[in-house]
Amino acid sequence: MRNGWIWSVAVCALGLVLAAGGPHVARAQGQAAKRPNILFIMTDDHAAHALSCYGSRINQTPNLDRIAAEGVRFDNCFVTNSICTPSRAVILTGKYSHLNGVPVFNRFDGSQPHVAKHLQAAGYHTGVIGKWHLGSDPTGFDQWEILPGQGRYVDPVLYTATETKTYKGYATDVITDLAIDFLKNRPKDKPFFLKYHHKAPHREWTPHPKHKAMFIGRTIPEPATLRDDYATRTDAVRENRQRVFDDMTRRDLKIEPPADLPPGPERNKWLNEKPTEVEIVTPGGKKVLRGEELNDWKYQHYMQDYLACVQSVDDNVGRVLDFLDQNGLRENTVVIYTSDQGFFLGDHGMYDKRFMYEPSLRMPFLVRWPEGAKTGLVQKAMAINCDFAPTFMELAGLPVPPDMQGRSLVPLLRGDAPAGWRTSMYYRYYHDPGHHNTAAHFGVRTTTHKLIHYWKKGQWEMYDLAKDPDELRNLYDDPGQQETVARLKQELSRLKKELKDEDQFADKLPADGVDGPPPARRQGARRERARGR
Ligand SMILES: [Ca+2]
Repeated sequence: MRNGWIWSVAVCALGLVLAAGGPHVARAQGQAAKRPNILFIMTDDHAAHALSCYGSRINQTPNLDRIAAEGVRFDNCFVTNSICTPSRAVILTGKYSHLNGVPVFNRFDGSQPHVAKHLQAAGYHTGVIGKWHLGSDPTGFDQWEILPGQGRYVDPVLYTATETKTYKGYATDVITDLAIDFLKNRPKDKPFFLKYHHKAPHREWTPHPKHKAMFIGRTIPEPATLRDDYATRTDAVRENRQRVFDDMTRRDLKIEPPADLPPGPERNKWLNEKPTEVEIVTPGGKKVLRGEELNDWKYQHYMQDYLACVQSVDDNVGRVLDFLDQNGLRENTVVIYTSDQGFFLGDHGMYDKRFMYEPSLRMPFLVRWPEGAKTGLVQKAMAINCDFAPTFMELAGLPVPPDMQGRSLVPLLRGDAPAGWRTSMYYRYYHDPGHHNTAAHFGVRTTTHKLIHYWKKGQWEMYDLAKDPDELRNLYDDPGQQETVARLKQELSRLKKELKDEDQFADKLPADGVDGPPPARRQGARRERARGR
């Protein structure tokens, strides 16, 4: 309470300094000019192990690697709820799902405080372009142009507060063009904060034809756990419906419907089915694939399309970096690259995310800031997506509001080792059964271990990440591990309490509400319909 009051006074004081005339203004503006620009680049579902700077075995991302080589690569950045809309709400507010009110695909209440509002009030020119997926109209942004819900890959529609625009072209290119326009047309007397958000490489992984051509016929190495038999694990993982071999639909696999199936419900039903045999054309003629041969084919098709989508992101991030470098914006712009969560690239036999396992929990997080960050630093300290908003606050020279639950990463960018930095993080996923029949769970990850509790099932998993980085041996019932289990349970309780998780959404979830146009345009569309337009 007291901290909150002090913080409010500090922000008000800053506002007064900026609003008042006289020499104070000149000094405030002089300081403002030095504040760094922040370009926050976020993709959707881009796993760290599909970036070459993170040691990818399956692709090359030279432009994303530039950010790492010229800045800092975080090797232990984790998402606190591995799903799209919740992660976006955490990033904006600096608070866990149970406090920002977005545990699932429900609409974000934009009247609450968040980092874009704070930066805007402090004189930043703020914008969000691309995928938003929070359901409500963006607040705290001087300029916004967003996809409805997931949006589409080809000829995307984007919404502003007053207009609906359809763009010819591929979404990743279009969103980048709009981001570059934002940079070109911004007021030059203010620092900017731009959230430049791609739809790619989200399902259904539709690549640009030129990138598709790069990957057709390429054999992608399989992950070691593609054929995981789930021995020792709980029912939760056995019951999941996000398996490459069993759950990919004809739509995911880009299988052409029969010519005599016209567009409509029947065709959609056909596309949404999970095929157990597929006819392909080979140089030797037609061939029907089944069983293991079909499984291999599904993995290759999934990864070829996914990686081709990533390649377009890499090209386009390169265009933006070039723009910054060529327009005098290199030195004092903090460029961040991340994804809203990790993703399974056939790991444990899965696609998608949701589970607290490493491929889905880990976020790529790269930061280039020539004026303030080290070059080529690999940062091993544990970061979480709650830290992003506090980081933006410190970059903007603002105090971190006490109700934000993360911690600024700015000292870590400089290579400092702040006292008392976290050595464990708390995670909670709510959808149950939700999409893909993933069970709700919460857990703790330390630097060496992970404990997961599927609270609706009453089941637990515990992993020794040092000895078993692929999380294949659940040690929860191992008699020799009971001291470790007890210690992890204690840490889990401590974190849950510290973060004020009082099971707010454990039993009852808010209704979905993030698909379709933003509310401002929904009302506009209704008015237009009423007028007979
Ligand atoms: Ca996502």
